Amino acid sequence: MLQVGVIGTGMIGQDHIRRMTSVLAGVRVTAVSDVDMAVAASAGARVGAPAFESGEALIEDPSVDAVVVCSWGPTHEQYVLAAIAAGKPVFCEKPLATTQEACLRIIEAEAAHGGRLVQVGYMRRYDASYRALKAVLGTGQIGAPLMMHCAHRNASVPGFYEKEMAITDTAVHEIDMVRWMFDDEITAVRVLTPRRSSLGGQLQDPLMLLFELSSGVLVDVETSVNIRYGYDIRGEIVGEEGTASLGSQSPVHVRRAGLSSDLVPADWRERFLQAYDVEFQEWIDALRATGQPAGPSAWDGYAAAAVSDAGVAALRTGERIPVVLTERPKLYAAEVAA
Ligand code: NAD
Ligand code: ISE
Repeated sequence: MLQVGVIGTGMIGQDHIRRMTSVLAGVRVTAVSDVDMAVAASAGARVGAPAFESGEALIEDPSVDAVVVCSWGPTHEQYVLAAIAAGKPVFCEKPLATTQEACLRIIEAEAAHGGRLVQVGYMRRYDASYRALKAVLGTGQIGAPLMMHCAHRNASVPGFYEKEMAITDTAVHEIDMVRWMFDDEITAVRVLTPRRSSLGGQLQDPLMLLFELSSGVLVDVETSVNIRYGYDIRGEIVGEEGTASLGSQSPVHVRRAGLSSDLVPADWRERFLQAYDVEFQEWIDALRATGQPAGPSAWDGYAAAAVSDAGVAALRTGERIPVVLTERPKLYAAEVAA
């Protein structure tokens, strides 16, 4: 049984505690921590896990074999570094850290440890629709890919959400997905700002991002974070001989009164419910079998941060911003993403 300590017991922390307690096999939540002690205490009480006063104390505790970090992005680096220092595997929700420099510090610490400990929560790689899309691409039936059109729509976002978060917090999922889907790196980013939605107050929403890949494939991503009607994730690849797109997520299709309708998920928890389950079960199984994670690595976290930083610069300047990655350390040499 893998004994897990969870740092950050807000929305996604509680959801991951629920799945590790009630859905998945081979795992038990043995400790929780949050800067808000009351939140941690109530999340821990629901599953019989003690609440620790600090993330560092949780990491050091012998009841914890592996750590899950679900606190706010700017706090990820400190906990991931502490877990590496303790020699414990750590699953970190995206982003790995909020700057590429911080991601490089994590890579340096993991390389000094001499083996993989870190996995980043890019769950789209575990989603049945994205996996099916990648499989179709792999068969060559639509020919060589030329372009991909993506949309990432949230019904609404919290008040603290700022315009750059459309890149660093939202489109960062497409950044990782695109690298994985095409086994390729993003080499430049542009960001356009369409007419502003009145539903987002002063927020510059939506955005239109354009990624260039080293193969020449172009990927456009619309982020709309106040779309109201639901959570809508789209992706269509245009190949030389055909197209392939993510299927409908609706469990039921209704036709009545001259109208045809599908259900639209409310948010990421509903849309990616199964992807998170598969992501965590594979993480647990890999740790129990080999002691090491096999999913998105600290290198993937760094590469996503480098593209995201370029996106923020493109948004600020209106320019096309190239993405320059550092040399890939040997530890990550065998990974699929080129
Ligand atoms: P949230 O605000 O609901 O929860 C975050 C929790 O972290 C809060 O309870 C807060 O008190 C706690 N916290 C803040 N600073 C802390 C610190 N220094 N130490 C310990 N706890 C601290 O936010 P959320 O929506 O649950 O997001 C948390 C993380 O998960 C973010 O990095 C976010 O990007 C990521 N996330 C990922 C997905 C996904 O689809 N993979 C979805 C949502 C959120
Ligand atoms: C949130 O943090 C997530 O990761 C969701 O998957 C994404 O859709 C949302 O835009 C982010 O704020």
